[in-house]
Amino acid sequence: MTGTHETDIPEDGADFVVVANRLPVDLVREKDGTERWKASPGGLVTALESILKANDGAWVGWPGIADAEPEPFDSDGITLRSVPLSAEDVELYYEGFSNGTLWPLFHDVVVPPEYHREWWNAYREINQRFAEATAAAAARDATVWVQDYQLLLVPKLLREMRPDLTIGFFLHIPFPPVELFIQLPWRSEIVEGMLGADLVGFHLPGGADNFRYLSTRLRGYPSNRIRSARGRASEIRLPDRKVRVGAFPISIDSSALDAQARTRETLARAASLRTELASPRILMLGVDRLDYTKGIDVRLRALEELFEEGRLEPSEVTLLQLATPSRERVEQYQIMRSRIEQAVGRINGRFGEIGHPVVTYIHRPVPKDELTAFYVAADVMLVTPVRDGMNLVAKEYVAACTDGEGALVLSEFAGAAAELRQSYLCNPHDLDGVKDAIMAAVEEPQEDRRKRMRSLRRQVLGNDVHAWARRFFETLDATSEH
Ligand code: ADQ
Repeated sequence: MTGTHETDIPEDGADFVVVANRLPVDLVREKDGTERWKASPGGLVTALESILKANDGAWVGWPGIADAEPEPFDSDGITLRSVPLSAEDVELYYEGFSNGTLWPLFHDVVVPPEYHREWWNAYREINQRFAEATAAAAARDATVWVQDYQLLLVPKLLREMRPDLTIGFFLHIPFPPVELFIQLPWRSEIVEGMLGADLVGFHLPGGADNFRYLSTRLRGYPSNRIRSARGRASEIRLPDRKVRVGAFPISIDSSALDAQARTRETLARAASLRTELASPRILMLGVDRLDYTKGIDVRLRALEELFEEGRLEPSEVTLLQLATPSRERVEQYQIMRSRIEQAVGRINGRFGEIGHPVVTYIHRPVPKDELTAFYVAADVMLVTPVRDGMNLVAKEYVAACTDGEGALVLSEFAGAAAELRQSYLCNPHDLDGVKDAIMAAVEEPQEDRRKRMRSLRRQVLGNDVHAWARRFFETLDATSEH
């Protein structure tokens, strides 16, 4: 299946290449069939923009719609190279193996992962396609950074074609314990795929440890911890080379968000939002992709019980829940969506008044500046995933609380909990615990709440996404020199 032969090195290749499932822009097809590009500036682009521009960079990824094959083009000094996917590829590789197998398996089997050989075959084939597109984009001795669970096989496939490259891999979701991972019928291929990189990065040391242990247990590769100026790291010894493994907790562009939250426009919008929501005494906020890992149901149940028990007064509280549509063709997402929408209807039916629903639910993405105003307006932010690699929403909220007011209720099962220790931490599986955390966020004396927020802000403003990317590259550099 794989091209084990080294491929030609392109004359005009880029010195730095990012490979991700999606390009940093979306291709949009109009009703009349014409196509245009729409910017979709995620955190990753922000973090890598300056490195990409300074290094004659390229980005390899899917343009976001099936059966489109746009030519490579330059966007702001970065060459964008599309990997085309057919509708069937999207169904089998993306919705199937990536989001029906790997996503639930890596999130502690919150819903049962499905194992289908047809999905796996497509995943392997499409990883090969991404690897080939990357090999054709990278200059001799270039650095390539492969992103996330959709591309776990790319590091090895790429190394076979282009042994001259330095390859980094970063996983944005949790890496599960070995007992779960070994359910995967293709577990050895996946581990070998990732080990094709020089450096494999995770959000947390726990994920790095799981991976290291698995490499020994499944493949028999010895490993050891190493001392590093950049913190805890490990090394896995393959027969012919070494692979560095470490934790690199991702962050956000904190100072940009802090600055945006302070503008007069944002402050005015935040104030008008509160008025539009009938000026509740306590405005709670949830912001998520509509995903079963995010625990939207957990916070709804907690609120419902708090109203039931009279610990919170429905006329004083509004929860604004923003839920971006996500993976809508995957069955488990459809099931979860209808459960959440039923719960919202039930809670409003029980506790809402005319002109004052207790839960306002918006099922569409919100523009970034509008989202910042929501963060600024909120008194309590509810982040209650049952499992989450990091959760950037928690960090975004903290960065937007420029006046030091605001309370973050945060699940211990979000990667962010390792850094945001001063939030109101809770176990999303313990409903009483979640309720107590919400009540503490509401009732704690203002001075204590402010003290917590000060500490959270120090953390988030002192560790931004630029520092994250820098740490990863410095380690990758040191690894390849080594
Ligand atoms: P996600 O699961 O997508 O990311 P998260 O880290 O919270 O989760 O990032 C979501 C992003 O989308 C945030 O920047 C947020 O502002 C934005 N967003 C969410 N809902 C929105 C809405 N309704 N309108 C507009 N914007 C919205 C994966 C992993 C995470 C990990 C990140 C980065 O699952 O654990 O933190 O990658 O590594």
